[in-house]
Amino acid sequence: MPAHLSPALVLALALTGCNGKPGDDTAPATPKFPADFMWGTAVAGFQVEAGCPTIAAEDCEDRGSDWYQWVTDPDLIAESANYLSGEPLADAPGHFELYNTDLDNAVALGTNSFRTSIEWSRLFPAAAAEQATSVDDLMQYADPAALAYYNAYFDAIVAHGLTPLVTLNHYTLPLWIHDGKACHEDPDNCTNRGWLDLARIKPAIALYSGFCAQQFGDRVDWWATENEPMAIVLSGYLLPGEDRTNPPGVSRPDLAIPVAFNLAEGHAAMYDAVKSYDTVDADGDGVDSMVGAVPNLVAVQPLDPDNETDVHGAADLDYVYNRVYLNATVYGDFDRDLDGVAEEHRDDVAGRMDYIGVNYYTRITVRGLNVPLFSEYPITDFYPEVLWEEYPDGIADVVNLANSYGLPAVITENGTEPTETSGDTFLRPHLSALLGAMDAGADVRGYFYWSLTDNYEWNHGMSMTFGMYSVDLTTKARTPKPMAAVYTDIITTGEP
Ligand code: IFM
Repeated sequence: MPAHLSPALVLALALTGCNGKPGDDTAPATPKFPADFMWGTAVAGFQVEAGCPTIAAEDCEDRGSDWYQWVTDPDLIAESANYLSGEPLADAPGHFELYNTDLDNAVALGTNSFRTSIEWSRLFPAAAAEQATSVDDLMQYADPAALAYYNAYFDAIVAHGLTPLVTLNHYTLPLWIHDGKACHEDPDNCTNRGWLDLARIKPAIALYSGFCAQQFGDRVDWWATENEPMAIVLSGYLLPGEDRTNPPGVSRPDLAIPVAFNLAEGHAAMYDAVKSYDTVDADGDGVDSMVGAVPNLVAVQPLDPDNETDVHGAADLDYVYNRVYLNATVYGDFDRDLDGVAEEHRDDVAGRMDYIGVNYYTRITVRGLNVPLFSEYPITDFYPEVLWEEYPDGIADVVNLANSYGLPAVITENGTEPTETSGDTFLRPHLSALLGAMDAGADVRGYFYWSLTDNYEWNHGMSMTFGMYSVDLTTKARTPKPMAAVYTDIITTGEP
């Protein structure tokens, strides 16, 4: 006993638990994820639906989207600069038919939530849908089989005890609003111009979103409007390349910047529509809907932290990549000339975000440039020296960035290509960093691993295998990879 403590004081300290011994309230407790944390896996319709084992391909595949055209059109595949694998969609996992198996597997992991998407073109395959004047009017154009499918699908998700988080637009657009091939060939004169034609896409995507909210809002409270707007901009309109090409796959800075702001306006219109039409509190928490967008945020660092040009370039990349879209959608501040200062404030866009869905994959290490990448935009004074690097600590940076907008974050995607044989080098470090951020005060409501199963990775086909479950391309059998047990352990213990 220290000489200056009387026996009575020692007894009092022991009884109040201030002695650093077991039972001590003030001893630092091991941080754990909260009991109500959303633990999930994520998929997207286009990437998993095709490849049904017994349902005919024409019913299983949604053939009405720009992405179906992008990955199957022989002319587009033949063009090497499109980096299209040409892999048949029949190789995809067949979730359209096998979703109950997949939901069983999601439950077996111990997850309580599931992120998936609705395919606009499956629900509304015909161009006539654009004639609709209201959400109620749109009903006549909905494909009855697709509507029945989505109703059964959301019933099944809920019956499995999983909270659905539903993305309304995970890249794909109906061909009747975006002909990616025609716009690839002639982006200035194509007729169905997708995100280039705000006057058409904004009302149409708002009605579609309102329709989904009206039809499925009794089972869905968590909605995501757009997935990775910057991927659409970069891989579709600015720098399509080996990593990713999105339709229309053109390099046109003059089109890319307007598309980024059209996406921001689209988000706001979708938000308003969901808020108006989802009037049911499906999970009984007193809130009918939580609506957010899903940017892919990156952790940005200067190549040399002591080099001013690199530091400046890193800040500018962070601004352009991470913040321009969020500034527009959260604050209504539009910086269309990308000079770092918003010249336009839009009340009709501002404030339409209940949470920020964060897809986190990488750190980007930036070399500063003295001459901008794109001469029209002096702020593009950066070169991503290291473009792709798994960097677990960066997950803390991106949730803090999201929180800096005054909004809660949900990790809507975070993933890797786990092997069949190795243990885990990904989940524990990322989730430790995430928990560390939360312990320090970050407001994060959930984590969705990308992806539940191997899936059709856009232009790469089935060659990139992000799934926690592998998929046999022929039998469609799912097999858990070693990482699955690690995820279950973390979910069960609450400790990474
Ligand atoms: O497969 C994609 C997903 O559709 C969007 N985020 C990144 C994933 C892995 O590349």
